[in-house]
Amino acid sequence: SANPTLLYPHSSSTRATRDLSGVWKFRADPDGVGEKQGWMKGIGEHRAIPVPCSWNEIFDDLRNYTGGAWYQCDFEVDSCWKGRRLHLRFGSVAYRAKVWLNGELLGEHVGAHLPFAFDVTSHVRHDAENVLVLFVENELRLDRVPAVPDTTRVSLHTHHFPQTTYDFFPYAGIHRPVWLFTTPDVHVHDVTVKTDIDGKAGVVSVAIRASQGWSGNASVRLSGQGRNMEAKARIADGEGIATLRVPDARLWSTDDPHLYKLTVVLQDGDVRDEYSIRIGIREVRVDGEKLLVNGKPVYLRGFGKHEDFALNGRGLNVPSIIRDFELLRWLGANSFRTSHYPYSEEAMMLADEYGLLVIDETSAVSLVFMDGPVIQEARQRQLQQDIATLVARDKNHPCVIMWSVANEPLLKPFHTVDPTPQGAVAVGTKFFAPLFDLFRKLDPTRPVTLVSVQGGPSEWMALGDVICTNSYSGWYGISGRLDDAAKAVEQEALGLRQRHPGKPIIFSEFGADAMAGMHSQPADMWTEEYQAEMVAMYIETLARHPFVIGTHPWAFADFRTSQSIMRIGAMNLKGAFTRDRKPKLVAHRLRQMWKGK
Ligand code: BDP
Repeated sequence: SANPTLLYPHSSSTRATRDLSGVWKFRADPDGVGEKQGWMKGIGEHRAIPVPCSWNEIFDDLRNYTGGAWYQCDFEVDSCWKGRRLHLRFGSVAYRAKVWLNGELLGEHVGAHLPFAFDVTSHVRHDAENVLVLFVENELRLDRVPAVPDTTRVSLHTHHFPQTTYDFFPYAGIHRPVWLFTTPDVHVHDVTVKTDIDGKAGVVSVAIRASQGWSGNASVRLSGQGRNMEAKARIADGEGIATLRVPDARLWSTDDPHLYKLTVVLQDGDVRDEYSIRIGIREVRVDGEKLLVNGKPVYLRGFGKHEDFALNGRGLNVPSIIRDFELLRWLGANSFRTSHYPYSEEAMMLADEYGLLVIDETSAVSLVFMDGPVIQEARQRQLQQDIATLVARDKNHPCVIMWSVANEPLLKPFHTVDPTPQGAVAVGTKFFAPLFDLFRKLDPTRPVTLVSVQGGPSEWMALGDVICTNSYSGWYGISGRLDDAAKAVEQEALGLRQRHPGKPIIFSEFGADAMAGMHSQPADMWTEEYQAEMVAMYIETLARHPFVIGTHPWAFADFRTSQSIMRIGAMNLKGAFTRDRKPKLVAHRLRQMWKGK
């Protein structure tokens, strides 16, 4: 059908799942001949590739390759799956994917970090092997999100390769698991959970959508704290709502990230479908200059991160997610931002479990407003679609406390000699305002922000409920002089406060590159000492201002970038940890500040 369920494929008494991750067949197609030569029926000559993974980390000849490539996976289906509805779901593929099953086109998906699915009931063969084929390409184009620049005009800091406007490697491939799963014919299509607090009770409202406009009965069960609760709902034309009141609720918080199991059952006499997720009862609100979780002000200690690891590239790496969350705990951090794109669903589920507060960001990183209306409209369309999918995907996670529309949109790129185009501020405001509206319409329960950068237009930041800014005094500016940088940080905080009175402010990035093992006394740039002193300077300076409600040093760990004279070993070295997660001096310093150790 045209509108398959996007719910994460959890198995249940009525649903079976199969992870198709593993070794697939792979073939690059630099000349774009695959479709003409019929590779959708089978790609022929091939080499082995791990799925999920980025191809750039595996093959020397494809290190910087952003063109097209083909993937193939052959599978047979368990005979007991006959007669059930079958779905095929991709966690994410960067950037554009075209998918065929047994030579028939299932469809196409555009956008690198969000899931998409197909109902494959009528395509799957039960009596023979199935051939699943994907064409994937990651062309760096002006009209995509994130966009890349017109290379004749623009550079990030300096020339670099591959040329991007953003500061991370443009990895490509099937980056998250591929699932085959069954549901009954009539099934739970979507679940939207909202939680409120009323005195000591939690109020959980569950909006249910059933497939095919089905009508019947539903029940919602909630279990946890050794208790089981149940509420009924009437589903009419595919929709219904159940509300549960949980007396003496055990609220989800960073100190006690308690999760309840929520099960939705569709029934008319028999059980039609059963689907469970884990939810947290909590409330998030902006109140003046405070961000409140369960009515209590929170201060965000944490980082901007990346999905980035040796060999996997941007491919899902569950050990690194859990290791990172353990390290966040070791540091006494309570939060992170999914800079600069939506992270995996596996990461979001684990963040729920670890009690981490997440700023959930779209892939709109480093958009510039020099390009004409056709380009702007294409990006706008892509972002509208991405935001709808992101909210649908992440709305039930207690960890998500805020949406971020974009990171560091700019009037024109850094170091561009061209003048700022006339009216670019207004063009940007017109671009972002509808995206804020969309987030708020789809999810009225969470604040929305835009992550700006030192000197970024106030008009754009002002659209947010919370002011987030990235700031690099002592690094890109006032290089090497931390005393003067401290004065600039103080001025910046006061200036923000003046321009955005009555709103909470988060310093969402600040930091210095440090090559692990490089030391000096006194502290010089690029040493571990300089990085540690700078990060401490920011945190201590900003701690004096109660309207600053969070400081996120950039970044959690060193990560891969394009090659340039700015990035030693094609790495951004601003990590508190190295790429293989060894602590630098700054990590110990943060632990002292955040844990008092
Ligand atoms: C900020 C960007 C981030 C970069 C960082 C840096 O948001 O993606 O990696 O600067 O230059 O501007 O280290």
